[in-house]
Amino acid sequence: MKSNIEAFLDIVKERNGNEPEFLQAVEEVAETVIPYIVKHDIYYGKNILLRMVEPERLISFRVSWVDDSGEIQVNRGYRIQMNSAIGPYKGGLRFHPTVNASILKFLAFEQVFKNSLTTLPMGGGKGGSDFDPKGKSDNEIMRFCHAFMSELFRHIGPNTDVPAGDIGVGAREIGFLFGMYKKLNNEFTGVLTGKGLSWGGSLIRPEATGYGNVYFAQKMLETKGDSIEGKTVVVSGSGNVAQYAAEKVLHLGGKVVTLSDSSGYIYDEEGIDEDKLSFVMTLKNVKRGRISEYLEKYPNAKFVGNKTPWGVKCDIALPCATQNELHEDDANTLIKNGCICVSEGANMPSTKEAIAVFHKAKILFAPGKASNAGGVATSGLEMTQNSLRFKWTREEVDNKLKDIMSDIHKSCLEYGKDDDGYIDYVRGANIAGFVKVADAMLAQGVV
Ligand code: NDP
Ligand code: 2IT
Repeated sequence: MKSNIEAFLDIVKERNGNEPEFLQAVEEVAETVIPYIVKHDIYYGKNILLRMVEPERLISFRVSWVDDSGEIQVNRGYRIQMNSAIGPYKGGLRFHPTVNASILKFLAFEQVFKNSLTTLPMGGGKGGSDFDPKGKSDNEIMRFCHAFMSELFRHIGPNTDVPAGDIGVGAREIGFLFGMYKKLNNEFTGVLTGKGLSWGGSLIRPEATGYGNVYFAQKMLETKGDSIEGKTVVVSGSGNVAQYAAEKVLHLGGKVVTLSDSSGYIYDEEGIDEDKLSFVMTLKNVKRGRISEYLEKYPNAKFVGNKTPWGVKCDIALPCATQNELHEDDANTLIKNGCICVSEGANMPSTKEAIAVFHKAKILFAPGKASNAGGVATSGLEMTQNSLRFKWTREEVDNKLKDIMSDIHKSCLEYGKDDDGYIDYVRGANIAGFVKVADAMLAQGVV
């Protein structure tokens, strides 16, 4: 006879068979949450999880725009409004050529649990486009963002759905998107987060995902009486999340030895210090260059093309680039090299098989929906400041972020502690995230 989990996954597969990333995210949640549902009468028999895997609304639209050579380009835009039981839909926009419904549905599904964990009243959503920002001029980016918002604006609002950044969407894109929303709605509201400081943005939002990830790693290490200080840390990615994760590791006395992008990774045995990181920030955020250019300034470092950095010996690994960038063999290599802690800055960077390796070795492992929640949590704090028409200081926001990461860690302990004391942060995060949303859905009836 089929188990509850298999029977559930059969239904989800039948409906979403061609969406591997979405199925991967659902499977991970189902395996940990269904056993909990079965043991708790208030959730059992209500098809709660089946309701949660079906987006409340899935919007797909044409984005046509004119490039610098006068050619008309056509991209596909999306917004997945996954779940609004505990607040307005909230989640980033991703601009990357790989974007499709499967990737955005996995991200939107994860976002529902993540946002629930933040303790703030935010539902889950995600959106984006298969538009590739690489190599585009600022004017092309602006025209694309304006065209994208000329459709998206009718589906969002400060009390309905509040998008933000993700891969390929940073401060520049949020500015262009906000400008067009404001023009079309004739309204200055906090409809997007990640805004510039002079027009409604929050201090610490740019840093929040990376900082929050390291705060979470710190909490995990504390359970072992350990800390970041003196640790060698391997970071993947070199975008927003990777840069600020690296910065916080440096603040806490750790040594960062790698960064990467989709072309490969750099290994700097001497450590990427504050000056070197500042060079990387200018290289990636202003010049929009490639991480391999690090060697032009720091020739003692190595560049390894077309590889991820998981073969580099480290104590702590922070995957901060993209989904499925850390596989089973990488996980085995990390363990063999003595890695004691993996804290995900990206969304679903570790494959299911890699997570199984971490769990078997009983090392500290945090899934992105817990450890990278500091970004969206600080977006929530930006929404609060917008509603209050007020601005908190850097210290105020940073302290709230620290408290939220600590609360998320506590929730993981509440639901994730095994009999032998090992903390399964995957189970902890999934159940804690589920309970709050499920309770709200039950209270609101079948809608
Ligand atoms: P950025 O666009 O700033 O940076 C992305 C980085 O990841 C770049 O170095 C990029 O390299 C690399 N990358 C992207 N796609 C791939 C790929 N297919 N293969 C290898 N490398 C890749 O994005 P963020 O830093 O904002 O996002 C990174 C991760 O963190 C994503 O998983 C995102 O969903 C997640 N996240 C982001 C949050 C935020 O607030 N920004 C919040 C929570 C999670 P290249 O330049 O070569 O493309
Ligand atoms: O994956 C994520 O949590 C984000 N990209 C941030 C979302 C947000 O609304 O700040």
